[in-house]
Amino acid sequence: MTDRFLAAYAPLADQLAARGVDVAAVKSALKKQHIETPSWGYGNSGTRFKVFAWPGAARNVHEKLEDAAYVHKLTGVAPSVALHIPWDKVDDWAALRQYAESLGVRIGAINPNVFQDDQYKLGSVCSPNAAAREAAIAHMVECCEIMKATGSTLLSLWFADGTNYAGQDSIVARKQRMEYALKQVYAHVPETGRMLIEYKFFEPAFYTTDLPDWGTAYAMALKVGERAEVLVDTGHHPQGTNIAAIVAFLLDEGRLGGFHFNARQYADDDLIVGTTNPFELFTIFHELVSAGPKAANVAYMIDQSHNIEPKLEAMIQSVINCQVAYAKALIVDRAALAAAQAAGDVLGAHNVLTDAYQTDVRPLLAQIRHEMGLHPDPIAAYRADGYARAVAEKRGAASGALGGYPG
Ligand code: RM4
Ligand code: MN
Ligand code: MN
Repeated sequence: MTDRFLAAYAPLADQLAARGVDVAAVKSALKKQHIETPSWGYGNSGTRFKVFAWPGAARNVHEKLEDAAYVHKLTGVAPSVALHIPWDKVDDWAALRQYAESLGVRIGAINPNVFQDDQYKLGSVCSPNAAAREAAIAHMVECCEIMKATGSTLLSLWFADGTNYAGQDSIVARKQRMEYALKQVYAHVPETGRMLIEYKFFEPAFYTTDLPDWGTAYAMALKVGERAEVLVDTGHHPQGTNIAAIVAFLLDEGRLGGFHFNARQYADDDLIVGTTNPFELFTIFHELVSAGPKAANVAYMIDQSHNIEPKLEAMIQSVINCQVAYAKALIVDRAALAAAQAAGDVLGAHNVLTDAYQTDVRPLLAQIRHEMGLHPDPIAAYRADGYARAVAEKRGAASGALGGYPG
């Protein structure tokens, strides 16, 4: 396998060069790609029906960091880890930061949790209960302090807020409570940091959701301040939504903060990125590459919950699938695309995109890994070495969620 891809690199490079692609520039962009993995993807997690204990699943934040460091060691492009508070809470943040750095990774986005406490039954920042709203704000302010202590530059917010029945609460009052809370919290975000506002169209609320779509999140970001931006979770849209179009709009407005990548077939399925939606992922990366410097600060994060699949292999595969989509986007012939678009050549323009999409970029990725001193095939490397077996033996199949998900 591996040799086949490496051996196929030279002809592919020739072919790309003949198409006018600057192969050296593409390679250097691929080497600089950065995909953040989530701590919660390494612990046990599942559906609302069952969490299946996985042998070797990380039992605490230290083990989650060790697993993330392992994924980075094999892929070379996953150097940071998102934390979920309080799932990953420790007493000594400086020590945790140091531990991460000793493993070769750093702490990425800090994700407050304002959805797993009894007081949040009717919502958090939008709840009709003032005490719940205050507790949620205080927790997010605490997370801003954690950002400072860990060197994180991202406060990543998602709210389970909404209602289940018409008339249950005032939609307008809830909107105003959301705006108030975001402004309060924003004042505590470190100057070097950004606030990312994530939306989701339904679940756990089924009638209204207080931040249901990108437009609402964007409107809030505009009200809150310059360093408030929208986070696009690829699993959080109604069927048929064109996510690339959302990405293009937000990029052009300078308000695309980051992504939570995953794949879905029906709802917020949190499956391995690019499995059900490889073309969608490609079109998203195409917009990112096309945006040039406007995409410079976008944070690329994975948000997945693996219930039946091996967690580490799933994470490695996710990182690889992001690399494939990015590589394909990088080799789009943008001059030909612009010419076809200007000429109104509908299918000519479309074919420029599909030509890149249908190119097998695995040899290119094998080559850059080889040049980075990595195994050209991270999945083969993972399957050949003993890390997963060793942690399964050491950690066992601990029952209960331990990752933060209800057990
Ligand atoms: C949500 C959302 C958030 C994640 C939680 C656990 O659906 O995607 O990003 O923090 O799940
Ligand atoms: Mn998410
Ligand atoms: Mn989600």
